[in-house]
Amino acid sequence: MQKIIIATGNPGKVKEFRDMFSDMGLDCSVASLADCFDPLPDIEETGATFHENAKVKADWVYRRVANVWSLADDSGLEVDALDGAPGVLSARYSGEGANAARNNLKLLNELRGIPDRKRTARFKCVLVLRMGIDTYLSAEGVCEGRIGERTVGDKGFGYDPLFIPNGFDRTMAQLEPEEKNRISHRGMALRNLLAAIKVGGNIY
Ligand code: ITT
Repeated sequence: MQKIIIATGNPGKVKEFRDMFSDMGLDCSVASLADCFDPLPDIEETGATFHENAKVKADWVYRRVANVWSLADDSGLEVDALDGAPGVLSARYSGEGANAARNNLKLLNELRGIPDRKRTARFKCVLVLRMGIDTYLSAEGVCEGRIGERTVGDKGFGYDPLFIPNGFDRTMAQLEPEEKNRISHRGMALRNLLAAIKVGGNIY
């Protein structure tokens, strides 16, 4: 059975990948960074793009664990009124000691006074799967929406309590996990990745 290590230290991402892998009925075993490394490594993200940072994380794991595929996710929120910020800096938006609550507060402050129609934003996710020395697959997903006026909901993680996906009048943090995975940037990216693997013909 193919072993896949998800090269993330973010428990919210790990849960979503585990749920999606199990819903898709894939014949593979999935472990996360926390299952393989103690203490959890802090992999320095030196890239300027989601793709470069995802590759850094996939490579880090691939070099250290034998006979596995490594799957990395680099993702973030792009807000139009902020010229695409926080973007690749989404996890670190509020600086030293950043966490979701502080990042959300900073985002609300930056958008103070901006009307609803100008609060458009999107989540982006880039996945890089390293399968061998020179074998990589990559896929992307996007979820369009807008930033609310206050945090609402307690599901999901990160900016979910502020992000209202297009077609919904609830935040991402109010959606059930299956609902989020169906419409999210991460769900779209994973479906695209699996389609690419299927074309290559080496997972099922
Ligand atoms: P790893 O690098 O260990 O995977 P991370 O959280 O640092 O964990 P990123 O560098 O890719 O991951 O930063 C992504 C940030 O973007 C994440 O911390 C959230 O703030 C935000 N984000 C990404 N996907 C999200 C989602 O589905 N819901 C809410 N916020 C999300």
